[in-house]
Amino acid sequence: MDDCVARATSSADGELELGPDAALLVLTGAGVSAESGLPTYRGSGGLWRSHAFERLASPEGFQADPALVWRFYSERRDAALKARPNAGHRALADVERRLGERFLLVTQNVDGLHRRAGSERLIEIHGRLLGTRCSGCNRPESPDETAYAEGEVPRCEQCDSALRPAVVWFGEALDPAHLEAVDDFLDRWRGGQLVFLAAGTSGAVWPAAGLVDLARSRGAETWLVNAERADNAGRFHHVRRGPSGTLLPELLGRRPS
Ligand code: BJW
Ligand code: ZN
Repeated sequence: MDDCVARATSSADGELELGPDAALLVLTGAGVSAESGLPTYRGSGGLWRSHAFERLASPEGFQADPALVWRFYSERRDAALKARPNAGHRALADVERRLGERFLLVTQNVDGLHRRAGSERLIEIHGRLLGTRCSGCNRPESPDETAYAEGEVPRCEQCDSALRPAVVWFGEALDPAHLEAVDDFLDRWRGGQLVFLAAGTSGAVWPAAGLVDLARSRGAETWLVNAERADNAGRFHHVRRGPSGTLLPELLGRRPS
């Protein structure tokens, strides 16, 4: 922990102070949507206590049984559509309105709740639950809220391959333009008060788990808000344990409603 950085940029009670030249890069994970009623992947109550989930959310699982994978994703689409953004999502949308181009939100979440809360400077690095793309050709992704009927597998109108959810599974590459945008943001604002804040993420999945080090390499002060200890917690200057729906509004200057 770099105490000089911590003293220079946080007030006596540990509140994050965003000065006039502050730029804020935020990384969110499933924990931010937990208070909206959506399960996380890992941690207590996480979806991945069951190995079936890992098999379903993979290219191999999709190849083996696309109808089963669509059933699983259709249920999650329903849950995401029923869920509502919480105070943590809203606090991030509010701070974006204050900071404008000095703000960037990178989310691993596929549930669409940040956009529904009003976030616009948003990069969804693991894709979207409410999108569909082709498993066989480069047909562009299309918005799709459909919860497909049991046994149904939508087909591509161009090549007749199975369509699949527009999410990023393990072993699949993230869009390189997304990582470049993060890099550009850090380069652009590195001279001023650069802050990196991660919230609701276990720090287990790469390359997202390495963003804290990328940000530190550009001089950022780093904050973590998480309910339980994250795998990469030791890489952060400041760690706050607790629910993001309470802690994000507190840290970013908005009270929960
Ligand atoms: C709260 C809370 C509350 C609860 N308030 N907090 C370098 C080293 C080692 C391995 C790799 C590496 N680089 C790449 C890899 C391989 C792999 C990887 O990371 N493996 C690790 C598991 C070891 N990465 C990839 O394959 C990525 N692709 C890639 O890098 O391509 C190039 C490449 C490939 C292969 C090798 C090398 C290079 C792709 C990753 C795709 C991740 N996809 C998923 C599924 C999306 C689809 C779906 O939803 O079905 O994305 S996996 C899943 O994990 C999902 C999430 O976005 C992601 C991260 O999870 P997240 O958000 O952190 O959630 P949780 O559940 O883990 O944690 C929630 C936390 O919240 C907990 O800590 C709670 O305590 C907390 N919490 N309530 C605050 N109220
Ligand atoms: Zn196709």
